[in-house]
Amino acid sequence: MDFRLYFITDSSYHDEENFLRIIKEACQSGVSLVQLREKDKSIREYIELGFKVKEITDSYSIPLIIDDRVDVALAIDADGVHLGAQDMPISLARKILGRNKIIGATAKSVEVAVLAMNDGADYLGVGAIFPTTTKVETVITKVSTLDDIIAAVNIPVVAIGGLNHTNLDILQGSNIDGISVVSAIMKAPDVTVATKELRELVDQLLINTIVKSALLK
Ligand code: TZP
Ligand code: MG
Repeated sequence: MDFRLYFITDSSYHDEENFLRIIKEACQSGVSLVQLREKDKSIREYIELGFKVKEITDSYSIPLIIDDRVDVALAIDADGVHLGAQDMPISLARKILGRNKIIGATAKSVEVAVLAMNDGADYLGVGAIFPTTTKVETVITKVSTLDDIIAAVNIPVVAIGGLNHTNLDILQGSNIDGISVVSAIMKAPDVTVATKELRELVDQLLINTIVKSALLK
């Protein structure tokens, strides 16, 4: 599983054709993982859109994660689900989904992170690192908290929230597995250019961190 550039979608300000085109361009240009995140759709609409998105992600062999809904993930045979505090408990989702599906969880503290890992989460999303313009109930998570979480768990951790090509330096030295973005790709004037740039920056960030920690040893 490659968490380097985890793209989370938001269909709320695009018509469907444009929305699907953005996902396709992002898949072509360097995202390593896609999450379909729908907050206002009926389950039927979520499933219908999920099938269309999965056709795209499958064609680029990029895994697809469904936000919030275990039933939608199962219905479209997505690769996994991302669960927050209001969603199905991780341990129950694990029972339903079995070992072969990915379960991601949101964590903003070490306590929640360790609980999520012990309940069976495969990765954690931590943030918001910066204020976000995406519709979400969240609080700012300090980079020191992100680092404490990374030290406390042995599952991949991705940083999220307000991240874009101008501000990734804040993550220099943090042992993240990747970054997760919505707006930096969804609202980009040129999705291909923005995705390629983000991918280069995150690759460089991760290499720098590996080199630095190797030198310290
Ligand atoms: N969880 C924490 S911040 C966030 C989520 C889903 C939204 C991130 O969106 P953006 O546009 O990349 O700030
Ligand atoms: Mg959720």
